[in-house]
Amino acid sequence: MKTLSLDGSWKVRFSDFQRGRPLYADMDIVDPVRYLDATVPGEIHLDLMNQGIIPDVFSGINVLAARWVEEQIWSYRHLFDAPADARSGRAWLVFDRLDYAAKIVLNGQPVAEHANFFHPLRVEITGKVRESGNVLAVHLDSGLYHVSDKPAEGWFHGNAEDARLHKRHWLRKPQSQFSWDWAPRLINVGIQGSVRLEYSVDDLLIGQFAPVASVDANLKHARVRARLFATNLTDKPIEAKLRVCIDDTDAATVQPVVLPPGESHVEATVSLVSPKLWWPIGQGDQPLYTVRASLQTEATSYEIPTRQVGFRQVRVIQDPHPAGGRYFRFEINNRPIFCKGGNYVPADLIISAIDDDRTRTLIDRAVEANFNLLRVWGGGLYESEAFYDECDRRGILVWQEFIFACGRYPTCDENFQRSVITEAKHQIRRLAHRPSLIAWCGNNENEMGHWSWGMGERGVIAPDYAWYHLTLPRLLNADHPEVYYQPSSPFSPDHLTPNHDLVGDQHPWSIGFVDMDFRRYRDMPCRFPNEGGILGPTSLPTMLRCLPEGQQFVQSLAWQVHDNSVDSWREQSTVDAMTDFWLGMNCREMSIEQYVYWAGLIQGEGLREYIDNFRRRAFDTSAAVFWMFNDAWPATRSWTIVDHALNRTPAFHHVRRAFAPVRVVLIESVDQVVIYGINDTPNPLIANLRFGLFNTTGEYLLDQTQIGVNIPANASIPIARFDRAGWIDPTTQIAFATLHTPDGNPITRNRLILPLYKEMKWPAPKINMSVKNDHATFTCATFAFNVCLDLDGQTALADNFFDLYPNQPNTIPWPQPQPPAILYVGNPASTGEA
Ligand code: BMA
Repeated sequence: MKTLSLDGSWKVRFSDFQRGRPLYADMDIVDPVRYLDATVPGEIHLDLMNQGIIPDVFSGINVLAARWVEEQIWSYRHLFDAPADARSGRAWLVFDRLDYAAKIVLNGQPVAEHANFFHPLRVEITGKVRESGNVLAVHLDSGLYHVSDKPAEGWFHGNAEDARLHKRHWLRKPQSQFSWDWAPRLINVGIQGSVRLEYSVDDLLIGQFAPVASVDANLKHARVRARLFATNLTDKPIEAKLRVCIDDTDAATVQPVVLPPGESHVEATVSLVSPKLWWPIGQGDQPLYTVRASLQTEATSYEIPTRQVGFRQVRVIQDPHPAGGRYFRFEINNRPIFCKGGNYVPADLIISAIDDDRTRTLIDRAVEANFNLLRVWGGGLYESEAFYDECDRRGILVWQEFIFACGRYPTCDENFQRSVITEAKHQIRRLAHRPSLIAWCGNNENEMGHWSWGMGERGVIAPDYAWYHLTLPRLLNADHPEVYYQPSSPFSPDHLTPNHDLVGDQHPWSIGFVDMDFRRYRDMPCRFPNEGGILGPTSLPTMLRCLPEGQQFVQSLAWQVHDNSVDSWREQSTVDAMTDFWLGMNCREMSIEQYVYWAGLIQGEGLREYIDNFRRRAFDTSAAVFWMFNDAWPATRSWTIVDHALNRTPAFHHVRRAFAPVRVVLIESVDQVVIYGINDTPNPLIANLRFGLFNTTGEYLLDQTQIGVNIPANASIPIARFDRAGWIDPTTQIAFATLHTPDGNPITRNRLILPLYKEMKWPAPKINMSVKNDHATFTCATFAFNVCLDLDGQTALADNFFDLYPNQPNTIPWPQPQPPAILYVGNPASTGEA
């Protein structure tokens, strides 16, 4: 197969059907004056911004003014000359990603239509290309016209009035572009993937290569079942030999195969003894093996692009739990894995703006925050190759959803169903070799009986029930039967409600929207919490990008456009009220910088409670996955720990510490304080534990040390307890625990504060700081709460938003040339500013 790339500079013209009519019966002549420049692959908003025609849609309220873009037809044009071989043999046009409804016209002749962002288009154009001056026209509609005559009524629950306009449920593109609580409507339009001319004189057209690696229960015998999809372009069967081998091993085979006319697949299996096992990060290495294949016919030898696989066994244990319900626990290579992570959404509202560097940086941040899992949420994307490459390489597990979220979908419509079946097959085959992929999930929150989306009354089968419960599992069974499938998230088998705390996976949202008292996380017993979170500010530079001059205050118009929509759920914003509820401070009286600190502190403490609670319950609970990791646009308030600019938000460090491989968590029972030691590493830990009670003014009321505390590998166990009776005044007294290595190096620490922060009696802290040998040491004679060194989040600091326990020094690596500056301390009595 030979290819001619058609990427690069194209021309594009707008039309609203009155002006600039799209000329579907295209003529060859292009009037350059009437066209703008466009980049392929690319997106129209990006082109318009780059040419200064529309302002930065991510700043101020510009996104609203850019809505006209999604209401036009965009007619792309490209001229190309075709090599002689493309004229003598067969030829195809291949579009990797068209966004969205496309009419494709070559030299005045319509050649194809397409309407699915999630799978490529191949159009045969044999005999239709000429030597020079071929005119390729692609007319694109963002999708709005395409579905304007489709019904909108009845597909969404509640007040989803905006769906009447965009009807996103009919459109196979990222659903969050149609406005979500954390991002505004910005419907992409453009040729968002590569375009090429492919041509050959061969009898076969090679399609997807999908090797699946597996290893048996004793982890000794591995195999790769390699499947190659191909089209026999002749009308007779073709005999061939499929060779498959794994580089640097003796696993190799040659399989005689026959390809009948039309589309089919061939396969061969190779075996390997004692493979090096692939582990999630923190549990072992991530060895990847290269699978190589070729197909030899009498006439031709086809070299197939290689794929990397990893050998690991994944099981999901859902045995009955003695205390009720069922476990929901991933075991990898027979070892239970506690899943720590967040929800991944598209890294930009404009998909073409996401380059591989941005994706890799995001995975870096996930690793920095001690994640081992990302849930790729069902309202976004099947992610890029770079995303899965990086997850495979670094050991980040992936829970991948099919792109259906928060609504009903017209899966009974024949055309819709045909389109989503093609999409699902394409994506299943595309990702089948990935060791990081441990689960496919049917959708986000669409299970029948779900509290929000009204899929049907209890016990009434909604039409798309069959799609998630029959069709998708059958498609997986055909192409990737080894992978675990969860019909929805959340989903609780055997229960009418899909979000049962003790069965399946959960979205524990009783806290986070209206109820902001995240102390209630402490009693939550979920088996596999998969999303739930607390709103907070993004980094200071990102906040300022949202808010042009004159609008840099809480609830300015630009603020509201960039705010999470939970803010509007009630006339009295619960999100605004959070600073008052926790701190007794009015956010409307704060500067943007003060808001970033104070509200960031609250979000960080909330996410810490979520993680601490679920981790200490391992393995009655087997995950702490929160909502959400990253942002798609600059938000003033969001759920995230990494914002659109990839800056760490204030909550980042709370999460990073809470996810550290070794952690202590304190809880209160009726008469005791119990200290849990959590060790996620594969090795037992011997450490020294100091614990007790101190007064915020510095005095230790109880101060005990246990030498040689043993925390077994991969476990959470109570390691100490003390009598609750001595804890007389929680407004001045805090319970604490610190773990040190036997030679005295600090490992981790934590504390338990019982009242709301505004109810505490805080002393004004006097913090001493010294910098020596690239380390900074902080000490304070009293308790200092959430010491802040940075609000920008651009640099990977060893620590930030940390506490100082009375007279317990905190030393952190500080390789920066400037000594640290303490920007804020969270003891409100001290007025905040240090
Ligand atoms: C859940 C998610 C998202 C949403 C989040 C926060 O429903 O699945 O749809 O963004 O809550 O509101």
